[in-house]
Amino acid sequence: MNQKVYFAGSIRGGRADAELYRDLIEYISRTDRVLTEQVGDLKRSILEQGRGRDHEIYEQDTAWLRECDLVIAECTHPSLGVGYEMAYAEKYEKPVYIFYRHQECELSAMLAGDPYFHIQSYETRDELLRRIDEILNR
Ligand code: 6K6
Repeated sequence: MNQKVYFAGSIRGGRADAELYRDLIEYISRTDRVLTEQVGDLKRSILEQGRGRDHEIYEQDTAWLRECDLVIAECTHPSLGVGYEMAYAEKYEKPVYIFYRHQECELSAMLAGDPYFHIQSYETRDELLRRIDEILNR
């Protein structure tokens, strides 16, 4: 209840799962606070370009990573930014929960091989929601 959750999902890596991210953020927000709501924003352009804007995004997201209580990441769709965030969260000793659909992807060895991360594969959305309930102690 009322934990600060950093939700990570692909943006420039590809938006094929953006609706899933939106739904997960809405689900987590029923009891807890998601700092990174924009990851599930379907209307925002992924091409908000410019080094200045990118620097603002970097500063805000790394501040949220330092501030959060835990990280939940959906990693089926590969993303450089999400991979960076996982390593950053480990550096700051945040609990990191990584989910992916094993039938659709082979998770990077740099995540799958790091014993720090709590990694779970799932098949259905209901299964994923149940696991999130467990993490959030619902
Ligand atoms: C576009 C769509 C929604 O928001 C935007 C603006 N861009 C970003 N805003 C906030 N966080 C971002 C943005 N681009 C990347 N990130 C962070 O990196 C998020 O926290 C994601 O978890 C991760 C995605 O990285 P890429 O490499 O797939 O973009």
